[in-house]
Amino acid sequence: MGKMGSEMLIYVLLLMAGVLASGQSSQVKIWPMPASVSYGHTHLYLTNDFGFSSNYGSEILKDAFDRMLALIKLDHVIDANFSAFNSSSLLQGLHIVISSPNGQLQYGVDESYKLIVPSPEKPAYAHLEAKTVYGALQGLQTFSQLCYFSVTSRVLQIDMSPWTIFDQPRFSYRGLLIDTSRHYLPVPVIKKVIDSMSYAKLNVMHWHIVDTQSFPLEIPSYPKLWDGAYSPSERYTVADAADIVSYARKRGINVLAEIDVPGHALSWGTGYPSLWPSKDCQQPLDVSNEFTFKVIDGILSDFSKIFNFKFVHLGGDEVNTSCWTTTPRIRNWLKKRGMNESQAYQYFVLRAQNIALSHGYEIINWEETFNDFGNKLSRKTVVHNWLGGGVAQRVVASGLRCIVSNQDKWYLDHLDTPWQEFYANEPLTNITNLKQQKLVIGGEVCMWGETVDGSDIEQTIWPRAAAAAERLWTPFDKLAKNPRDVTGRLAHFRCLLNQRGVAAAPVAGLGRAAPEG
Ligand code: CP6
Repeated sequence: MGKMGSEMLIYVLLLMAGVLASGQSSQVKIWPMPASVSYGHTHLYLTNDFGFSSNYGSEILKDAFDRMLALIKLDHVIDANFSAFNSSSLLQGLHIVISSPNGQLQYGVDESYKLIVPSPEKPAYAHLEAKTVYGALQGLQTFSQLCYFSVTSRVLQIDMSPWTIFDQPRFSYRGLLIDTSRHYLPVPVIKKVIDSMSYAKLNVMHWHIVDTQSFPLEIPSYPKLWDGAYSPSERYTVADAADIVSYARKRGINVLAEIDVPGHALSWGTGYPSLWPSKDCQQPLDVSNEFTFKVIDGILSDFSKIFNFKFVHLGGDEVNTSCWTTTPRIRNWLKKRGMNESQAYQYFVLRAQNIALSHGYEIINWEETFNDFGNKLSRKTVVHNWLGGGVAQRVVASGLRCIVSNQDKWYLDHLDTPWQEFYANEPLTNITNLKQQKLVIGGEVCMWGETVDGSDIEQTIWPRAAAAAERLWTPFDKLAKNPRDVTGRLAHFRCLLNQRGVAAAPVAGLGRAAPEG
């Protein structure tokens, strides 16, 4: 073998070693794990004027870059003597190329990106390419996780360069539910939840705004609805809600608004008692009263001016119809129409769906609606699983779309569900047909509010929501078969959340200990 030949052989061996190294994730600290990662062994240092340039001027991109830099710096004083560094190991900035920049944030927006951090060269720029600004935001999150403040170099540092990362989400819908009816959550708390979601690449904040306990949101069409708030200060104005939507959009996160009808709506009657079947039987909403549907129409009309996500959530779960049959006025109405109470439940849900459609929304409903009359639901319905029993399989077999939130695995208010179970919950369980798999648009972890408020919501959500976030982002074949194998990397991400001011609980804390094996 000649000199060239042996050099080639060594090169090929090195390349194979690199491929093997990229396959095992023990050194890669990124969470959630990208679709494809390769790396080297060089240290780079960010210059003090590390900046970005782009082919596309965008306020969202500029703000995101500035936030990203602040997240890396974490208020450390950068007092390195830059002249002592080899200039070839200095990274001067990040160049961002957006190839189809006109996309708005919406369900299904392209979130793919390619991130290249070079080996030492001069001038040294990292490159981020994405189809949309929202892909670039995901790339910036990844870039932020490659950088850290090193106390030895006293400067922002990247290890294991060169990096080449191709990435895109496995599922388009990666949600977290928050509940502002059981406990009011101040606007800054909600914004902090949104910030933390962006670090884990979650992209839908499902806002369960109102329920039985309180009605905190201003509805201009029916201004007495928020009389059902806990107190005058525990309320959101329309401007607050619009501000939250805009704050989320700048971080690549859609806000899914929910009104849960007809079952979880008792608080609506504080301002409008005629929505109750009677003074002492107060839910579900009165199905026999035209005013009920007028109010729903008013709410969804007001929603359509604030919440521009293409879906609205209409609830529909846990409906106990006994007030309908025990209230004489409603019983007579049912009798006149020849309806039993389960037909009235169906009539209510379908009428609410039509109102939502008339305001341009597609619909998400909890799974009971599918279980009871799935073949009657609008074809624009996404069925939201929460009970056990594998409804997803039946939903997609019927041609409807599905979101997975099974309560035994993805309910954050179940404090005894450990992160390992959040990690292991596979949305495509028992769904093998490719067309049907595509109808599972994603999943959502649920932080119901009965037992948490602004004082402990962060440590109840994190780190367990991060385990689900990787399940929803990372390609199936890159996920750990045994959650144990990602413990160190998750612990690292959890520390990162702490450094960024998010009160994530210790990885070994919330939830019972992992079963060994
Ligand atoms: N509120 C509403 C809830 C729940 C649901 N809907 C819920 C039910 C059971 C558990 C946790 C939460 N608190 N509106 C069900 C979708 Cl265990």
